Amino acid sequence: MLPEFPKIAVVAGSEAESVFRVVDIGTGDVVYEGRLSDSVYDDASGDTVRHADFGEWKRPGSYSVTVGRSSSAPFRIGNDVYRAPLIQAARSYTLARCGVAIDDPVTGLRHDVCHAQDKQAMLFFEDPFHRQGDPIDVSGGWHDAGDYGKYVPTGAVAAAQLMLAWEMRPELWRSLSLSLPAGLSEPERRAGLPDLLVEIKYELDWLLRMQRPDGAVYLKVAGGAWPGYIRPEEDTADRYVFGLSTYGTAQFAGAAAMGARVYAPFLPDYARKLLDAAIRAQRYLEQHPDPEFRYDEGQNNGSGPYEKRTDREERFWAAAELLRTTDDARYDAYIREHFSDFLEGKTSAVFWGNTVLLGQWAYVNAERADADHKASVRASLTAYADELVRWASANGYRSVLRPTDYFWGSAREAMGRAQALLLADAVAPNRAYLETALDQAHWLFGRNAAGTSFMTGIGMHSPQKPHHRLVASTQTLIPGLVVGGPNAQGGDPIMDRLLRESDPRVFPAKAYVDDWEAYSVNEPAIDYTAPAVFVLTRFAEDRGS
Ligand code: 9MR
Ligand code: ZN
Repeated sequence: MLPEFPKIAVVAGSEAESVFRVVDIGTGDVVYEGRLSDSVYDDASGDTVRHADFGEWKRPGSYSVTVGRSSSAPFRIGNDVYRAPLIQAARSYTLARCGVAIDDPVTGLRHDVCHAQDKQAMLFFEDPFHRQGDPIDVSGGWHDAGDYGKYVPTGAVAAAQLMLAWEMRPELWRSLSLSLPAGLSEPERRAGLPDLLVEIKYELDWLLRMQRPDGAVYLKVAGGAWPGYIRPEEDTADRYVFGLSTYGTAQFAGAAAMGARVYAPFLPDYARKLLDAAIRAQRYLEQHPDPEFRYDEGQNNGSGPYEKRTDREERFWAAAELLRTTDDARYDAYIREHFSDFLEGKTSAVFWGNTVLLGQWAYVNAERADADHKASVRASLTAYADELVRWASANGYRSVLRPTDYFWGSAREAMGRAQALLLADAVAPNRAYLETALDQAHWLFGRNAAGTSFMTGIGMHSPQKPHHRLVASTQTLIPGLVVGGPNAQGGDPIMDRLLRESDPRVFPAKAYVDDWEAYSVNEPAIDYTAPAVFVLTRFAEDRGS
């Protein structure tokens, strides 16, 4: 916990006791004693909980909270408590790299070059540029999740959220080493690129390969059937380039336009290449104003669908990011003509299926954007943040998730909402936004009704059996991966059965199991970890304000 922030333990049950104690783990001394709050019923978990508030206690050290004979997980108070999880989460991307051999001194992860066949992946359909089966080089990039597929929407959105983390605290990221394994990134590191940007570039390079000469962007790369729990280098089946979408093309444009700004001081030629790619994607979008989502029979047999047949949220982001990067007022006029609703309307957390907030953030930070519209975007960010603060205050675990928000990827949603709170705080500083964002990190790391951390390697209880082919096949539990989290809607055989057969019913906030096969709750993904990286970036090496 951070010394200068609230410290609240959540106590479920044990009505008999009214006092809690904070115990120094080293000495066994009781360093703080307080009264538990009144009970509140938490409708997402069915738990009756009380709070142990020891915010006054600020001295760095290792502690646990005790109530009667029961004792909490041990925890630390210190300014640097989020540094290690942040580094682990960031370097989980390095370990997700496709197309290279990995020999990681930190985790011991080792595998040979994987998916070399992606240099000649076959287009699954025919288009004006390629015949069906033509080879396309779509090597590199990150494996998306527990599968070995590579998807433009999650790739672009995850890369963008990591770039946001960079832009939020570049000085922090310049000082953090990711201990990148030798041999992976020498040229870039010699060029003075900070480790986080080295890592993001690996994904941007792949995204560039997914773009067609006319600016449109293919959807994904994967095999024709799901691979078993095999090592990545054993997954030698043919790989295909599937689908094409305007929503993904717009996300590509957004991420590339952002990259053009982020990389300009370090690699100007590369930045120009990204900008050119973003502008070509944007041109395609302007010439194709209706949503396109190409689907061919069989394209989802071995990979996630990531189907989205609307694209306005993504088009808005692309134009806003281009406005911010180029200062070309033409994009402002374009946004005001086509997307003025997003300059006024409500916002929501970023995820692969909605990037309005990325667009709004780019717009308020664009020098050439219209001042009145910026003010209204600022107002929608703070209105959303105010709503999130209310939801968290009404929840026993101070979670921003309401009972209906426990769907596939709830942990990503929680982190995305925390990210939204921090962006709101950046445009209109508000202590409640900051504290509620930090509450979500506590939730992620175990202060939740399921009683477990949803990030591998962090916390007393954390996922040991993530649905992850790389982890399972190498038997290396990669730390820093955010799993899907509680999901009351199911979507895999394990969870479906649990939800169907449990009596009494499983409450949404507890709809989670740590099981290899429970992929609707226990699969990590690059777009789940990315908003957590952003949130931890804000709180790593806290300066006490
Ligand atoms: O994160 C995705 C979630 O939003 C969807 O509801 C779900 C069902 O389509 O898919 C999730 O993404 C998975 C993808 O389909 C396949 N690779 C693993 C992804 C994480 O579980
Ligand atoms: Zn691979």
